[in-house]
Amino acid sequence: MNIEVAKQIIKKGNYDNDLQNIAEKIFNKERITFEDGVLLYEKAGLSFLSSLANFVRESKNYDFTYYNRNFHIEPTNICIYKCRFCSYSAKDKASSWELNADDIIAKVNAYKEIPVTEVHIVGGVHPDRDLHYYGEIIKSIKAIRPDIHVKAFTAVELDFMIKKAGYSVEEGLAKLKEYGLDSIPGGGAEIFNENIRTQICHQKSNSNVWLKIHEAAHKLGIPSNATMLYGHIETYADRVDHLLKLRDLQDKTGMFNAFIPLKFKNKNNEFSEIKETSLIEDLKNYAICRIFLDNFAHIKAYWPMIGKETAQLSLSFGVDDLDGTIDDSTKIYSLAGAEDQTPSMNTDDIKKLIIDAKRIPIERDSIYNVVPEN
Ligand code: V47
Ligand code: SF4
Repeated sequence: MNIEVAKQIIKKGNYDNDLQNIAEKIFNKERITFEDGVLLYEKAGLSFLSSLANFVRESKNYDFTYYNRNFHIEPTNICIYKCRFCSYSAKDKASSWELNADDIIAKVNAYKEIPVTEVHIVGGVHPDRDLHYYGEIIKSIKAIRPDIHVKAFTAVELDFMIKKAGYSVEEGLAKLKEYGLDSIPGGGAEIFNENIRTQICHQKSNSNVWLKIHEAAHKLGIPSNATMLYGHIETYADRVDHLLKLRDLQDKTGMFNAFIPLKFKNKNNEFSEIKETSLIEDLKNYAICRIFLDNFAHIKAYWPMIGKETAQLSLSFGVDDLDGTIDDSTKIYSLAGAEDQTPSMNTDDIKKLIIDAKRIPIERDSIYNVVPEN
């Protein structure tokens, strides 16, 4: 969007002085403060936020909307933790399962003739599996598909498997890199405020550990993503605090690829009584994240979670990435009540979805290089 057009829209809106001041900062490419962030959540309406977020989105990414070709592997639902928002981990022995190394390799082999560029591996924190166990699996995947990018294990899984092998964070990540780990997904971040964290996932790795693992990975040349689980018991101030910590770390390392807001889904978990956020709240949240995280190149909407239509709408609220053309290979969200219960989109579907929203689809690899059309 042309800056003059965006300014005109904001001017005509006759917004109050506080909001006008924030808009000025954004048009001047100045950073907004924690207080500005909270004010946006509390006061700003949808049209104001969409104009500003769209301005930032188009300044960084034009009309381009990225997607990649990936598939997911979830190694196990056995988990030592009991996060109260989680619908995925096994509640008892009878419902628990684990893929062994052969099962995982068979899944990768099933994609032999398919031009996927990434495998995304996340699951529960299994008490008996260490870094070497998963490292060998990564090594086998690379042996049969050296071209594939392995994005694997949340900081929470990494924290456990590295400690179990008796390594420091730096040693463990270096070892996993040797095995073939290419990048780290953004999960496990939830909300960094420790008071909230204690109430939603009290035993698991705390916010300092999450941030420390991502910082150490970045220093070793392993890029990563970041997420925020929103819409449960957190306040707006908690969300902005979370974004601020990520923005600070990105200032230091510059190695976060993308930020992914994750809307809390309330099926089959201990927080089922919490009402899910509305579409308006979700779009506002995408926009504020886009505006606040001025040093993140990409904001991703995870379409299997929010559904295809909301994903299309999000492209006018700061989002420039729709993640992958996954087939039905993830259970984490369908169990939590995701909009799309059998998520599946091929390249043509995802391109059409983007074109219908009047944006330009670009296939990317995991580190945002453009994949040439074949
Ligand atoms: O950390 C768990 C979230 C995350 C629920 O890096 C829930 O490209 C909503 O890491 N409602 C794991 N969310 C997923 C993850 C991810 C997803 C998409 C893209 C990327 C990426 C990473 O899933 C967990 C947690 O925050 N989660 N339960 C729930 N009921
Ligand atoms: Fe385990 Fe992850 Fe579920 Fe927490 S969110 S219980 S760490 S699988």
